[in-house]
Amino acid sequence: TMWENIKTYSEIIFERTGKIAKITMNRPEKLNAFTPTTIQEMIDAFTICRDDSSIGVVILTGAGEKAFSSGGDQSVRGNGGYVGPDKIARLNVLDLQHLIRIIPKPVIAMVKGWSVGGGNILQLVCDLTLAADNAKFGQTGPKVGSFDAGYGSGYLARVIGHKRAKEVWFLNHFYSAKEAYEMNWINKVVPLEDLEKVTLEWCEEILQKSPTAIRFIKAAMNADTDGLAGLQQLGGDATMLFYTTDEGKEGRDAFNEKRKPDFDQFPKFP
Ligand code: 1HA
Repeated sequence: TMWENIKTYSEIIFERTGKIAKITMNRPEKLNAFTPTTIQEMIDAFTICRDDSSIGVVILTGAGEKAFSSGGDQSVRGNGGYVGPDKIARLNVLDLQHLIRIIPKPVIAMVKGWSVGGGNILQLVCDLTLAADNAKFGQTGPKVGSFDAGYGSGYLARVIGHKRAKEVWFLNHFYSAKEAYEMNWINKVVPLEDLEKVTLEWCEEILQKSPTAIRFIKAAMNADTDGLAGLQQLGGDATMLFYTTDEGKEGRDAFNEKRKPDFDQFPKFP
């Protein structure tokens, strides 16, 4: 596969092949632990993916074969969060989790090796997860003095069930790819050497489908989980479609032309 660089960053790699974008956390010497800079760069890259209508699906992965991500970089953990060049302690991975949820395109996690802590929650919030047979999943928060009481808990419980989610958080065991698959935590396990090939096949299959249909399915499933914030996203998608209709445009045009709108000309479907 020919990957073409989209934008150059310091802690991630951002590339594309055709309509598929790939964001790679690139700190392999620390098992792709993230800093505020890593997260800020991912937010920027995902925003580009969101705005670029020639991109249809996004892959999130980690550099090397040893890790997807080992979570927040504990060596830059300060008082109240993780500290970047601006010296401000942040938990900006939460903003990234939200962005992955609302970007109206499928985001696929491609996991090799360790998927741990806040790194594993990034995998969790992706729409689909494909894992190599060397992948290992787990939460370490209570061991290192942290916890994710947001998606990392509530959404994890929806995905793998409450009993299993509490087990994951209370015991901090690591689970093999096969175990994670059996827990419905991930979608598929493939041999390490086939991981990117199979991931690209899944992307290509998705790209054959109606992007609007996929967009609404993602928004609808997230609405069920995300409450009013999820409904806002689904509602916004409906507004976006309505703005493309003649009925929607009649309201705008009538206002701008200072006349009464004529909505009677439009059908009222049952
Ligand atoms: O919980 C949250 C949040 C919650 C709410 C809101 C925001 C949050 C943001 C983040 C997080 C978290 O992510 S907390 C959880 C943080 N992560 C961890 O506790 C995992 C730490 N790493 C490990 O336990 C192990 O490295 C490992 C089980 C994943 C792998 O072990 P292994 O194969 O023995 O590798 P190891 O030798 O430990 O790691 C290779 C190098 O990478 C080591 O550096 P070296 O000794 O060669 O200098 C290791 O220190 C470094 N490294 C690995 N993970 C991290 C790390 N350095 C900093 N931070 C790490 N997370």
